[in-house]
Amino acid sequence: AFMLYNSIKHILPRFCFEGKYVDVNEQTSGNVNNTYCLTYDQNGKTVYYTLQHINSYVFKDPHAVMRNIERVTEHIRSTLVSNGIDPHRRVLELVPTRDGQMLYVDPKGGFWRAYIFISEATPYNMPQKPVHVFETGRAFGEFQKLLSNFPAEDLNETIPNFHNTTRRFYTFVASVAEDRAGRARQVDDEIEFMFDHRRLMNSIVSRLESGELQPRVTHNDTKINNVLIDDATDKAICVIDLDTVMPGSSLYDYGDAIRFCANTAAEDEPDVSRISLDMEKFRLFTEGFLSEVKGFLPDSEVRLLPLGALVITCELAMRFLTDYIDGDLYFKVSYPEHNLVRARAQIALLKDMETKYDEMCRVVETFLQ
Ligand code: GN1
Ligand code: MG
Repeated sequence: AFMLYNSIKHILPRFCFEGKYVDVNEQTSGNVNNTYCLTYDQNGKTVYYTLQHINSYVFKDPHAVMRNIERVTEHIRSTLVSNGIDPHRRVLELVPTRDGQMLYVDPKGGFWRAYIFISEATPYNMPQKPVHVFETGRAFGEFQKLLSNFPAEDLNETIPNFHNTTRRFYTFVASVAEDRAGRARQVDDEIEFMFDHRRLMNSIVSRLESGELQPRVTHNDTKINNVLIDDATDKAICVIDLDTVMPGSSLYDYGDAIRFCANTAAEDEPDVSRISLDMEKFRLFTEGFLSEVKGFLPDSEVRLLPLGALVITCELAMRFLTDYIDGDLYFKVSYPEHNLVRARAQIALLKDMETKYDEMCRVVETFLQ
């Protein structure tokens, strides 16, 4: 931890951390920001903070990101309080800088922010028990419910067109044409797969454009490790990673979580024969999610949720493939083929989802009775 400490020690005095610094660990599961867990000693009591270096290649305006997070956490906190729920450990809490800001900009122009770490709770990469899957579904459904009366026009679009899959297709085509890392020729099959799925990629965007689907304030990055599960009760207590909260579609939030947590393997599993959609996890997540959203999402929208899983899996396949072709500019990678492995894993998952699509729709239908 010594080298790690040296890389952040000039940042620590900038924030209102209380007590004496003890230790730092890097948290490596995110693909975008750099995250550190800090341990402090407050007169014998151990407290933890999360310190993050925001990736400003991905988030062009970190101030806009922080304004969103302040507004959204404030809204959730006051809604919980008026529902008679103690907001402690139930919503992220920012730690301000010594001069009262939510961001510290270092001399090199790096952007830093901090949260109070919620301890005795775990962000699982893989659900360990069935109840974790149900609870994750419930948590993301509840998150949408808590924001269903939030004024969308107050939010900045932190990444413009983030889930505009149609536009992402054109970006992908441009990357293939430019082929700046000289990798496009190795991925002909994957490129062809994307072209074959062009219609699927338009299917949510076109419904939003025609008004068949309503835009809503959504999380937009609903990986299961963005939900904290309480260690003592196995209940979901807090949704984290609020960088991409902005107007979007309920279909993507539902779908992205299915893509991640109902996969029998990891998002970057190299052995595609191990990848499939686990229908029991699919059912559990859906049950949890619908238990929260049934009151405000119309049945017509609920029936389209499985489509969200297909579209977002296709979108992620294309985003990973685009980044591979670009030479790994966006996602953090652990080895040179990492983005290609991720893209192939998403393609394998999508192929399996396509064979199970009717069954997915039937499961959703059983919860509408
Ligand atoms: C990124 O950093 P992380 O893991 O929370 C990405 C998501 C992807 C995800 C894939 C802002 O999220 O959109 O679904 O990786 N976040 C951003 O693992 O692009
Ligand atoms: Mg995350």
